[in-house]
Amino acid sequence: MGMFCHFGMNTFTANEWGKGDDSPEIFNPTDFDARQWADIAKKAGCKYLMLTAKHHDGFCLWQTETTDYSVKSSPWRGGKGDVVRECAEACREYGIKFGVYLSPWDRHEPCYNDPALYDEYYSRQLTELLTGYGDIYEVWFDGAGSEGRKYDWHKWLSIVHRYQPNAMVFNMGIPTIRWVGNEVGLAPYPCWNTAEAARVSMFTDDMTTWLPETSNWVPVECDVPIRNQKWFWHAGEEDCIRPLEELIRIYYHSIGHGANLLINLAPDNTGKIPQCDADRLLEMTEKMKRRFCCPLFEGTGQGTSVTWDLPGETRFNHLILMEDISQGERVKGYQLKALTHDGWKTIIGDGIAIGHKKIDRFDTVTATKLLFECTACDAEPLLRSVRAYYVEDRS
Ligand code: FUL
Repeated sequence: MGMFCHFGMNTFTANEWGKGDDSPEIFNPTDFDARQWADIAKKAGCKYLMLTAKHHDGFCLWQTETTDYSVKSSPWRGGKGDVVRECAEACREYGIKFGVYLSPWDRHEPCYNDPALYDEYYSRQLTELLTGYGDIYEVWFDGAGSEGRKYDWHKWLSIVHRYQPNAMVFNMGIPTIRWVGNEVGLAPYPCWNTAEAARVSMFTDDMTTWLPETSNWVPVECDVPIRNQKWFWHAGEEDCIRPLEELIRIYYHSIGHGANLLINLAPDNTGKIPQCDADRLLEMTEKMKRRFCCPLFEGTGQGTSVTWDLPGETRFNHLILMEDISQGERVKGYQLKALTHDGWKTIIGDGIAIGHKKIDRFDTVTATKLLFECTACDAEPLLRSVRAYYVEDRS
């Protein structure tokens, strides 16, 4: 799980997509505190934080040499502030990874209409971000607004590979991680780790054209804003914060289907994440931590048919299965059975993928043994972990 932070010019206007003509004068958070963002991410158990270093309006949150349309021209910290730097430092301090979103679509930059010039312009921005701020864990290439546009992905990816060879690359060029294809946080099932293409953006059904060097191992990331359809903070929209039950549903349908969940909490115009958004996220993550902290049974397994002895009569209604994906995603079909007083009972009859993680929920059973039967696979199943839980409150 990671935390997305959409912050920028739109935080100070009513826009989700600024046109690139808002004055830098209005960018002036009064109490900017990236450590507060990192602290929330850490408490929620997020392993990484992604920042919109530049959104579609072209306004840059770092001290770039490429344009004046940046924090340098704003009154914030006398034009000396650098959101990217403070964020990178806060993440380091809190022990979480840091990633950057750099919108290819740029509604401010005049050279955007000249593809060769813009490819070069964007290359310089990417180079600044990937050389000036320490380790970058993920580079987020958003397809929105770029439908049909051709960029020099070879050039851009060579920059990523040169300066941040370990960075995850989101959805474009030579991606290592792909978009789920929606912004509601729900991954389909099965959600295979391998794919040859993914959807480009919300505004087209076109699929990405990845460069031939792309590996077909491209796991899914589910990005979703905690405020329904709002990536940026806007005053008076607290009622858009998704209810706890919806966040739990998202958890089961993203993480529970083996995907990464990247949940957006937008800092407000003071430069802090509103307490109500943070509280809702922590309500969800605390609940899931309590739910899955203490398995009643934990095992591993290898082979197409594996039986485990449970610790006596065990009452459970959740199983979390994990494959050893360092050896690939091998299982293509499975069943789970439990030995009850009445004999073997099928608790999952139609399992398909497991991959990194599959959370299965079913009616409570009391059993002394658990049986995994693989019904289809590419190679011998390697189960890195099998854990059983009883969850009282299943809402
Ligand atoms: C979309 C953008 O248009 C939204 O503003 C947001 O940045 C989201 C993560 O991606 O495609």
